[in-house]
Order: sequence, then structure tokens, then C-alpha cells
Amino acid sequence: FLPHLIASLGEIEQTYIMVKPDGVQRGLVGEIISRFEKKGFKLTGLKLFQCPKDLAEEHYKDLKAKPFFPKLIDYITSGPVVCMAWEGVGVVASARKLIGSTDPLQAEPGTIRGDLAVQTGRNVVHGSDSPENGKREIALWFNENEINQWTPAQAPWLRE
Ligand code: IDP
Ligand code: MG
Repeated sequence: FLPHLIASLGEIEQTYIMVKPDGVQRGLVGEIISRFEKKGFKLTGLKLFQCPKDLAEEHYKDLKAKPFFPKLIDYITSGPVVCMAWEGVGVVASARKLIGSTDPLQAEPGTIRGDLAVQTGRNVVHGSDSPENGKREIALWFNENEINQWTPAQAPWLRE
């Protein structure tokens, strides 16, 4: 019974979600947090933070060779960001769907970028692209004591 139950739940994942400086400047923090909160994922970390250049470069190290890399680093360090850790079964892929395509003009209506942005260079939000990167990015942006384990009161109303 127990192994079957555990298998049916699937793997609990973590993802790193960040409201980028344009999202903070445009007053979209509450709106963006709300999308993940309403979906039913669990918030385990949250802070407003001015990102130093070396952290931005480490976060986006896979894009170092891209022509837009210097502008990307300027963008991410141009003002405070809101850092979030979210947890749940399937949260990584689901968050990417909620966020929408990298280019906001290609992002479907109903997604965060599809509803709230018009250009790739100002696409308001970041989401990890794999469970491995979710863990890596949360460890990069948060101290261990900033991540909270708790049981939401709504848990039995989200999963049978
Ligand atoms: P993602 O954020 O949808 O995962 P990535 O390809 O990982 O997209 O790129 C990371 C970020 O780099 C994008 O969200 C966007 O802010 C920026 N970026 C990606 N491609 C371009 C581009 O062609 N011009 C300007 N900025 C870009
Ligand atoms: Mg990416």
C-alpha cells in the first residue's frame, strides 16, 4: 500500500522562480506570486534582493557565449528581484507552462509572459528548466536557513 501511494504521488521537486527587475518596477510582484500560489504549489522561500554581478553571471553561466549576455547581466542587476523557491510534484514543468515561452510575443495568453510582457529582454520572470537546475539555483540564491519546511493547511484539498 505505502510504496504504491508514494509512486502515485510522484517525485516532489523544487523550482527557483524569480520576478526580474522589470516585474518589480512594474508592480507585478503580487500578480506573479499569485499565479503559483493559486495553482496549489508550496512556497518555501521568498525575498527581495539586489543581485550582485557575479551571482547573475553564475546563474546564467550557460548563456555566457551569447551576444546578449552582457545586456542580460545588466538587466538582472538593474534593480531588486524577488527570489522564490516553490515545491511540489511536477512543479518544474508546470511553472514553465505558467510562465510561457521565452519570447512574450510567442507566449500563449493566460501565461505570465503572454499576459504581462512584450519583449524577450523584458520578460518579467525566471523559472528553472529542470529539477536539477531547480536545486542548483535555489542553493545559489538562498541560504539554507531561508528555506522553510511547512505543511499548508490546504494540503488534503489539493491531493486525494
Ligand atoms: P528562459 O528564461 O525562458 O529559460 P533562456 O533561453 O534560458 O530563457 O534565456 C534566459 C533569459 O535570457 C531569458 O529569459 C531572457 O531574459 C534572456 N534572453 C534570452 N534570449 C534572449 C535574446 O535573444 N535577447 C535578449 N535577451 C534574451
Ligand atoms: Mg532558462
